[in-house]
Amino acid sequence: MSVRNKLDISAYFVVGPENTKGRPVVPIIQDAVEGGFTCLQIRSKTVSARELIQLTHRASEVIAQAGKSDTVALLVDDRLDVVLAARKQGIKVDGIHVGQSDIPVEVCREYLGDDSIVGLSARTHELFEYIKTADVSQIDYFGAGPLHETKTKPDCGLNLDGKVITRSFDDIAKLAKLSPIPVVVGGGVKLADIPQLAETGVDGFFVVSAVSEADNPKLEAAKLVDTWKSHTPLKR
Ligand code: TZP
Ligand code: MG
Repeated sequence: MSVRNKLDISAYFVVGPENTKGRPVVPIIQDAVEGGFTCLQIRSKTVSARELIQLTHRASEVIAQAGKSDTVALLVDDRLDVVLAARKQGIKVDGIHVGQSDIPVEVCREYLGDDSIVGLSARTHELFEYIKTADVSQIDYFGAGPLHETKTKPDCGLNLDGKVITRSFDDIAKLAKLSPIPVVVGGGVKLADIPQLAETGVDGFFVVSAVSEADNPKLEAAKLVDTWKSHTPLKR
């Protein structure tokens, strides 16, 4: 069954083997799912296609074992080939997340079909104008950020002049209003940011290190999710 029509990007965990301080990644994925994360993106710039397929398989099993295959979306960053190969092997992958320099969203949509989720990172340059005017006919949500500069992806928010632009809570509130589709914000997001981020009206937050590098990822995941929920009473 497709998760596309009930996509929930409110608590969105992005992770790969390079983000876990050397710890196995699958138990941390399990912690995030059990902690209440609603969307999971497998993202690695270092492992092979085979390893990515295997990790996607394990993540789909974690979601299935939690009884959440119909509610928690499983996406892969960038790798249309990996999504297609995983599906060919019978693995339930719900879609893809791509950036501005990756495979075009029209191509992703054509290969993955109407039941799939296609997410797109918004542009940094002239972000507000872009969010307002971009063709969103093929995509389900925008990713935007960063809230703070982040070691996890140092080029997030890199502007044409080579400087990183971070976004204020006011900027994010404006984005939430301007965007015709849901927006998820991340980049440097920690627990202390969640109340104000939730109050901007944006549809969700995404994190890597706040969970993947936590001493107790499950506890941290639950705190992030619970704090988000308690500050978004109208959306619950
Ligand atoms: N895309 C934009 S910023 C980012 C990604 C994958 C990394 C965010 O990582 P962290 O550790 O939550 O700052
Ligand atoms: Mg990318």
